[in-house]
Amino acid sequence: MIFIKNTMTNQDDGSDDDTASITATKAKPKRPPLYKILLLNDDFTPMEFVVIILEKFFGIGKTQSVEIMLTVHQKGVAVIGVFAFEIAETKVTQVMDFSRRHQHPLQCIMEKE
Ligand code: TYC
Repeated sequence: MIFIKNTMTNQDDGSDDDTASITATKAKPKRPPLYKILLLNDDFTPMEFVVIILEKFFGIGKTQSVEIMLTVHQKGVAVIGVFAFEIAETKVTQVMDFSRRHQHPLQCIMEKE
């Protein structure tokens, strides 16, 4: 006989014939954490290059890419998207590699939300 323990009282029925007990636990599904991707300003990366990055790696249209680039230029930093860890990591690597290959010092980082 298997007696299912009542987890509210943690008591069994006191009989001696129990050979096993199972504590029922509620599965608590957790949402995976999200990560912000931030673009940092610098004095050297051309504005047009930043716009190309936003279009190419984030699928953002020209008008909004120009707006985001100008926000970073004026404020120093802007969030350009929020993604699951692996997607954020891939995009940051793509942006950093592309910028290095073109010899620009552009910095792109990710932060847990
Ligand atoms: N500040 C740069 C310039 O004047 C432009 C720039 C914008 C650089 C955004 C980086 O993330 C950046 N050429």
